[in-house]
Amino acid sequence: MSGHKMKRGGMNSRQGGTGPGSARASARRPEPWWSSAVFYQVYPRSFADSNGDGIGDLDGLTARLEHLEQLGVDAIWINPVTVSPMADHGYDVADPRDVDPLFGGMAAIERLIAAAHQRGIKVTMDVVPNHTSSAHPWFQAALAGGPGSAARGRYFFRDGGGPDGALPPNNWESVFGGSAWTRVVEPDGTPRQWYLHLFDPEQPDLNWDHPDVFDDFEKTLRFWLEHGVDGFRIDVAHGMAKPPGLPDTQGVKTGVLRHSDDDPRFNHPSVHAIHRDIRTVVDDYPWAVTIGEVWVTDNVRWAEYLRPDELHLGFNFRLSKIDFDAGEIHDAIQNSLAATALESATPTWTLSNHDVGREVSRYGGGEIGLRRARAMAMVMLALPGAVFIYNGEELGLPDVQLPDEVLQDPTWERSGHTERGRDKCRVPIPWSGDTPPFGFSTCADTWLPMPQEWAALTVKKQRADPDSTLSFFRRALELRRARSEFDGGEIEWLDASRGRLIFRRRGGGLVCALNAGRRPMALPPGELILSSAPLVNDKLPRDAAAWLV
Ligand code: TEU
Ligand code: CA
Repeated sequence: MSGHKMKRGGMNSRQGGTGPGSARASARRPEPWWSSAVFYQVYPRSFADSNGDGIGDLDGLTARLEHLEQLGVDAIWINPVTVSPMADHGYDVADPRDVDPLFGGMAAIERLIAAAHQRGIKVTMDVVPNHTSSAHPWFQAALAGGPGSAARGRYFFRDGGGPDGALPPNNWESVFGGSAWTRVVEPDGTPRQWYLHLFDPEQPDLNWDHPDVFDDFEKTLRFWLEHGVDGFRIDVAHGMAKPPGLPDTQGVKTGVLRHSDDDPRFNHPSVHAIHRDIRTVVDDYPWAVTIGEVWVTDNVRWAEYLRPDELHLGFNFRLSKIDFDAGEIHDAIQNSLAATALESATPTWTLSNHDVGREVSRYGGGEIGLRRARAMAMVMLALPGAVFIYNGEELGLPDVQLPDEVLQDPTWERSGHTERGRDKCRVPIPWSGDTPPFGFSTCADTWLPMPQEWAALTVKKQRADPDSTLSFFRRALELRRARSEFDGGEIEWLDASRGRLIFRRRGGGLVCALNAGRRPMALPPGELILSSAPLVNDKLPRDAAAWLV
């Protein structure tokens, strides 16, 4: 336990690598705390409810920090808790420098930051620079100001096409479905200009060419850093800059919750100047980390966000987009490492989050899905860099098939009921007991219903069971933290037959074997320190992984 505490704190110099590479690296400068951190993503609505309204909140999280300390995470990332009408559950921000009463207000986040730091857990917050809520005072002023007003300059208001301006200014689609433009009806009842929203109509896009926008964002960053947060997850970090003239998308494959690299709505090159400006602010707080949500697939274009004067870390969604297939996993890992190497940046890994479905279900669900999820967790935790675990992943939670009438994700309505959206992976966490709400809340009417089958998956049950997914995660994180075999920034692939993968950490020497094939796999040489499923006749069964030293 003392080793655990020791590794946290200001700087974390991971020495003890035996390879010449790692020895050189640590002689040059100590590594920042986040370079090998395990981040735990808290979806605050779904973590723990303190006041019985059926919606998770910050005091609920503070009261449950022991779970995270025992799990052994280094930091939490909390999805937005700032003031919001909650059209997109907090990603529609009306006041970026105050906490919504639903989550407990400012006092609750101050309590959370203090309590987390006391346990050695860092706190990173979500910030949403691409858009505001339509309830934000700026947008309200823009509506009130009317066409041509200065207040409209902070957003994208445009006249429509066609004889009476009844057509949207361009053909862009909203990521949540339908047009990315909504027409404003003036106080006298006449429909006039349109405004741009890449997401929900209640999330108007900001015009980052307007100087107020960065100035205000700087205030927000400094506000939270002065309140003691350890960094930011930057929402839609590839989205803030729009191409001049807002040209139509042509021949680009889009769709609900989808965008591609050739999509003009995102990843315009001038976004990098914005990141450089953000970095100059954050550099005043040298411990702080920025993690960008960058949905860009091309290695070169993705890595541009990680240049030394831009983001510290970029989300790497490759592992969340592939099947449980040895070839795909190999290529995703290789590509991820190649991409970060372009800028000598730190790799990151993530299997799921509040937007993409849970891996247990992606890998086929049921027993087999869970086995594969545990195996992939070992692959992810064996890789160099920072790791993001999504709340409930440590319990092996699957997606939930929710009835139509409870769906809340705006995609459900906006897609004309063709895309069910992301609620399936946002169902509250089961803590204890045999019936919903499983200790999540005192109110049975939780914001999304919890399935009765989760009685078997509560934190309390899993804590008492040495073979549970929770016990497995705790053991894996403990080994990753304590053992020098996890040192070094490079991996090498060892020979493995079809359907299998074996890689070795060059610095520390950890070997990770994955059996994604049909038949049991002979283990490579070494001492077994963990396997995701019991060995059978000394062999690694299918859908399992092993760590050896
Ligand atoms: O997501 C941005 C985004 O582009 C996603 O909608 C993505 O396209 C999709 O999920 C891929 O599966 C961020 C937040 O993570 C999301 O929750 C918000 O709804 C969105 O921004 C708007 O703020
Ligand atoms: Ca609550």
